[in-house]
Order: sequence, then C-alpha cells, then structure tokens
Amino acid sequence: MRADDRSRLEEAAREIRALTLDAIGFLGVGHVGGALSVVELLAVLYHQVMRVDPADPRWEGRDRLVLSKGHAGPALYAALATRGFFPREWLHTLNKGGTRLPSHCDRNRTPGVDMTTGSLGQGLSAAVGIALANRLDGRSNMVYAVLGDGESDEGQVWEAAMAASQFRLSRLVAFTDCNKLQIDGPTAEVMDLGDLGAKWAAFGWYAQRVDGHDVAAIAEAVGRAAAEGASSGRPSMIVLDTVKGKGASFCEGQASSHNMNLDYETAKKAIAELGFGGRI
Ligand SMILES: Cc1ncc(C[n+]2csc(CCOP(=O)(O)OP(=O)(O)O)c2C)c(N)n1
Repeated sequence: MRADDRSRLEEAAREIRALTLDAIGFLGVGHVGGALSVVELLAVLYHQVMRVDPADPRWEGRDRLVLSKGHAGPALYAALATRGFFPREWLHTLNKGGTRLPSHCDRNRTPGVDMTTGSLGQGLSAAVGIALANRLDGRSNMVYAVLGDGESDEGQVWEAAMAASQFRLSRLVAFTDCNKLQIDGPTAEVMDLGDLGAKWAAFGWYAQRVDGHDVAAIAEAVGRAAAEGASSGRPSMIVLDTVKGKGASFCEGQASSHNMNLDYETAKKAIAELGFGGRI
C-alpha cells in the first residue's frame, strides 16, 4: 500500500474512533469495546474497498456489509458519517427516542446499513443469502460480513460456513474480530475456539490471519481474498487479531468495556488523547 493511502486510512480510523467515543459518551452508555476493535476494518472497507454511493444508499450495484456483531453499530454509524451517508450531527441522537441510529443495526432506519443485526449468529447466513441473490441476478457485487469471536460460539455460523463453501460463494469475504474477549470474559475460557483460521480452512474457506489494527495488512488481505475467490471459487475468512476497546486508555483490553457506562468527560478525554480534542 502506498504511504499516502496508509496515512489517509489511519486518519480515517482515528476519526471514526473519536466519533464512536463521542456518540457513546454523549449517550452515556454503550458497547464501547467491540465497537473500537473494528474501527480499522471499517475505515478500510468504507474508505478504500467497498463500491458504495453515499448519495444513493440503496444503489443496487453496491457492495454490501453485514455487521453481524450488530452491537458495534456505533462504529459503523461513525464510518458511514465520515463517508457522507448522513450528517455527523445524527451521531448525537444515538439510541435516543425517534433516532435513525439505534444501538444495534437496523437496515430500515439508517442510510448505508445493509442488514438488520444484533441477534448474534445470524449475519453470516444473511450474507450467504445476499451473495446467492447477487449470483441469481448476475451481479458481481462483493458481500462482506463481520463476526465476533464470541459470536462464533453460535452453531448457525458454522451452518452458514458450510453453505458458503458448498455454493462456492467466491464474492463473499467475512472477517472475525478476534479480540479474545466476549461478554462473560476471555473467549478461550468461555468456549475455546482454538485455531480459528484452521477451522475456517477445514470448512472449505480461504483463511488468512492479520493484525486487525493495521490498515495496510487488512487491505492487502482483502485483495488476496478477492483474487483467491476469482481463481478457486472459495469464500474467504480474514481473522483479525484485535484488542477490545482499542485506542481508549480507560478501557483498552478490558472485558468490562463490553457494554459500559461512559460519562461524556471521560469520552472527551479519550478523544483528546487521539488528537481530536475540540475538533469533533
Ligand atoms: C443470540 C444472542 N445471544 C446473546 C446476545 C448478547 N450479546 C451481545 S454481545 C455478546 C458477546 C459477543 O462477543 P463477541 O462476539 O466476541 O463480541 P465483541 O467482543 O467483539 O464485542 C453477547 C453474548 C446477543 N446479542 N445475541
């Protein structure tokens, strides 16, 4: 990746992180940890990889994203706002009455949200369905899905994995946000997933594992996934090594960041630490 692209994407990620903290801090409560761990991924997808049109969010030719770990909605809203899907001011309506930005993703409420999610385990099945529909319609759109590592305890994830492989969904690229923590503590203690990459490979997927906070590594892995799909027909899984609460010193790496009270002063301090004090 060119140095200017890398710094542009890193800046986008910093801004998405700051806006996510601002939105949750303004509300006072939310899923801080699992939102902050997918920020670099969302920056790469919405500012580099995905074909989307913010002026026409339902454009049929767009690539789709299913944020299966729908509790990370605030990070997706921040990414969509930076891409111009809606005014940044909307972020201060997060999860308030009448909002178009509910805590969990709702495709009928938010411009740019492609699938309603929040009930964990279901998103990959939806992504499989979208990819099959694209094929029937003769479209070449890519479909992306983002799963949590804790979410991967759900059996439905593995049913969808088998279906994607069986139907050779070459334009499906999924990510696991492997932040090693879930609601009840360390993933390894709740339900040890072992070598996730090996598991996905055993289900017939092309599996990679990269640093989920390195924008260049993510973008290059997505490029390899697309090339592999075109040549072998296999769907792709990119396991992202991430840190829950990444970039917020008050909660980084802590299981308690999963869903926490966040007063606005603490949020603003963390935003200042990111270099955005007074700028958002
Ligand atoms: C079917 C279902 N069961 C339980 C929940 C409650 N829940 C929300 S987030 C979460 C933990 C998910 O862990 P992980 O996928 O690792 O998320 P992350 O750490 O990335 O936030 C749980 C159990 C849910 N949303 N859906």
